[in-house]
Amino acid sequence: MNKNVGRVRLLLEEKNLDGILIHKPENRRYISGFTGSTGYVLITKTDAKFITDFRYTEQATVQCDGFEIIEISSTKTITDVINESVLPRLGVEEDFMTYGEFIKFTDKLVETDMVPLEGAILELRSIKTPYEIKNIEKAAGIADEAFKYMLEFTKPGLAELDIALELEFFMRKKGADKLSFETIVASGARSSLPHGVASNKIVEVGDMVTLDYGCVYNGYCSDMTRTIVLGKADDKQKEIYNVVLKAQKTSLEAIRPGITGAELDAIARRIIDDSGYGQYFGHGLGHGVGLEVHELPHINTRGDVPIQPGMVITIEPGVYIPDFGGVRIEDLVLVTDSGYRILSKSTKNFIELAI
Ligand SMILES: [Mn+2]
Repeated sequence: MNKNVGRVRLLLEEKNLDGILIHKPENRRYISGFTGSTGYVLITKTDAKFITDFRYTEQATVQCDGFEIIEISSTKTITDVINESVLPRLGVEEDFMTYGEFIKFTDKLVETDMVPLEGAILELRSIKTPYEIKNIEKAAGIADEAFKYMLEFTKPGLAELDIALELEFFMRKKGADKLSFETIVASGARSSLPHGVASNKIVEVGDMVTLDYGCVYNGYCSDMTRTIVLGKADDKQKEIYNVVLKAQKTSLEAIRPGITGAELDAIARRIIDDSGYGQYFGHGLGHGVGLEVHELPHINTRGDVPIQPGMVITIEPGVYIPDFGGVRIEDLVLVTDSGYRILSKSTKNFIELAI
């Protein structure tokens, strides 16, 4: 079980708060270990409370070891619990709380002012604990096994959806909780769609096929992309692949503590620009990965935070040419004290699948 109460408690001091109320599912799980769908975590200087309703009290008692479990109902609500605790300044998730909750809290809280946490929990989550890294590595390992299998499975005549379904079934049989996002299988001209979720399209000889997928293991996500060709590649397909691979490897090799996401993005972008394909790389270079498949840090032009050991990020440049096709190559990477370690180990050699 992964609990980060101590890390969160430091924020009380830092932000001059009396309590922190969390209910975004990934933040709640990060702090308490709770995997259910409803509940609040309330952290104060002295207490760690898990507040939920009848459906989840038993589960919370098992999962939220070290927490006081409080059951709420129609007669004892979350605002009653907060009022009992007397918390003049309460940190809340302003980017997750609904307007309805805001109105209710404003109306019912007696001596409590709500203070926006401004993404503080998301920032904490961007640096992974060894427990988290182990789980992400496991998710990445399942995805690697799946890639090998998909190279055997994929053949002309299958629909993209057949490929996506087989991929999901394989990963779940290997122990994945679920997919980390809807699998992208984009073939032929559709491969120019950066987020082309699998469709009814039949994959054909000569198609480039982009597989972008990941699974969740013990709550933690993986994310990887490979592009292959069915049969022999033509010269333009090879050229684009090599440009993207060079951008991917060069930006990857620049990873070290202190460099920013924007600097990494610029390294990849310059290579693609110099090759003449700059206009076809319209998205950011990468993103953080953890309990969510897209989380901090930003690895794009907005990424002004120096990256730190323990962050897990993707590096995924791409070139997408309308009516022709596209290539994206994505690795999942752990930032280490001395540089980086790649967690997605599938080959990046250009694969011309024998058919
Ligand atoms: Mn990604």
